[in-house]
Amino acid sequence: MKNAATPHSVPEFAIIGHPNEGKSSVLSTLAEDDSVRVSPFPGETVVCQTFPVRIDDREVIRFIDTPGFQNPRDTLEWLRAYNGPPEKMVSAFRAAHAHKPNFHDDCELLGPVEAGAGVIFVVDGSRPVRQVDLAEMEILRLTGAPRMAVINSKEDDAAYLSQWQNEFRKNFNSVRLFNSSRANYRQRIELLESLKSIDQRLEPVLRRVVQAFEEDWEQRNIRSAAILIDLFKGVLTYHRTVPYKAGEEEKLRRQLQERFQTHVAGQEQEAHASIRRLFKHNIFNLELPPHSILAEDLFSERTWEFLGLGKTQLIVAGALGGAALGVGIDAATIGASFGAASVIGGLLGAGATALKADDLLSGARLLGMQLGGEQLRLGPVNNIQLLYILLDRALIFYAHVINWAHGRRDYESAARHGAAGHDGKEGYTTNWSREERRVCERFFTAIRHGKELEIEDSTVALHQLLLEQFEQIAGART
Ligand SMILES: Nc1nc2c(ncn2[C@@H]2O[C@H](COP(=O)(O)OP(=O)(O)O)[C@@H](O)[C@H]2O)c(=O)[nH]1
Ligand SMILES: [Mg+2]
Repeated sequence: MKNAATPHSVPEFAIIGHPNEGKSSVLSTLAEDDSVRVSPFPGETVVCQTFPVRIDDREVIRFIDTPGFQNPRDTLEWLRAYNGPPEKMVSAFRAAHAHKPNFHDDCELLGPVEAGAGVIFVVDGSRPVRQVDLAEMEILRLTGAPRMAVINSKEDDAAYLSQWQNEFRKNFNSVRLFNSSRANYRQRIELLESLKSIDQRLEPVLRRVVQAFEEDWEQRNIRSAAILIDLFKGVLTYHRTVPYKAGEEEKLRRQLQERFQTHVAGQEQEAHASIRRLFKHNIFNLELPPHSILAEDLFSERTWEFLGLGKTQLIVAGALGGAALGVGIDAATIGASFGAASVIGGLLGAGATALKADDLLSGARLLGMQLGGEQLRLGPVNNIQLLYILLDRALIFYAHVINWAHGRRDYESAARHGAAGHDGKEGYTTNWSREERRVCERFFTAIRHGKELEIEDSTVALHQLLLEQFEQIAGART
């Protein structure tokens, strides 16, 4: 076969099956290509279409979308009656039926098989096996193409799975369950891994493909972490100064706050969009689940209530990190009296107010609003909670992006995402360990006051923390 004859060539796989079973959807997810046409109407694909997967502009593997079988019973009958040389069988069939309209799709889909492509046969495992499926499997067996069967279940129904698996074991070199709407990075790699077993000669080239996929994923995570760190640095160092006019303080303050909020929200959106593109969601805008906390405005009260650190954690951050909490109480006072019950009560009160973005923004607490001479200055941010909220929103967004399979198209009925923590918090950071929070505090302090070296060190640590978080999110299937 062509794939194996030249071990350094690009491996090629045709996705074959009955119409409307999920071929295009499987291809879309496997190739991470949301330009693949997935359609609820059977029979829309009438010509083969090749989808190359490129990593760093180099094509590493190629998938071919094919029309569904049109006339499998008669095709099978012809192949069975054929008594020429076996290696010529597929080309003889195609030549004999080239101009017959009722064999158009069958000729077309066997084109890649004739050219030596491997076959990935897709069925919808949520329905029973029919006679026509057996005919299609037998056709593929007769072609002798290296082939794998993929069970893609359109419904969550496992009643027919063992029936399918039994039939497949007779006809295919390998069988895999693969949910085109839910498969994530790990499951894509696993499918590629098992493609190796359909033909030993494919092994070396597929090993390189898998390695390229894994390295590419790592690069995406590294870039995502860098994008987020740029965002955080930009937000935490933001400051603006305007000339102060007596009697207009309130108006100026409001304008500055609005500009700050618009700026931060815009920067956050840009960062999220860049991450989305890194993970190749190019065409469809990922609809956020309707109840997602991410659908809330960054500075809404709900966001500040449900994301970020809990009150007590913030108080501790304030006590340990000096003015990090920015509650308007002298840091020295916090440090000296922390531990005295009555004072803690008072601080919790302050912490509670500090949780509401609106409250914070209307005062000097979040933004370090200062009046100096003729100038009104806003920023830099002096409450670490904003960093935690940006972190939570970034991680929830990341989880959504990496778990949204490219073949999935039911944007409306998307389920809710976001991990629910204790005390009503929905983000990730509330459950972080003391050490993890320490990384954030160090970064926060360094960005605001630190020397270059400390900024660099604390950035490296936060970068590492982000990579660990990404890995955990990818490992935890929702
Ligand atoms: N819920 C769900 N729908 C799917 C799945 N795979 C395919 N579909 C839907 O089934 C229809 C046919 O899918 P498509 O990939 O175009 O099938 P093809 O004709 O075999 O290429 C489309 O409406 C898909 O959205 C799946 O895993 N889950
Ligand atoms: Mg299709």
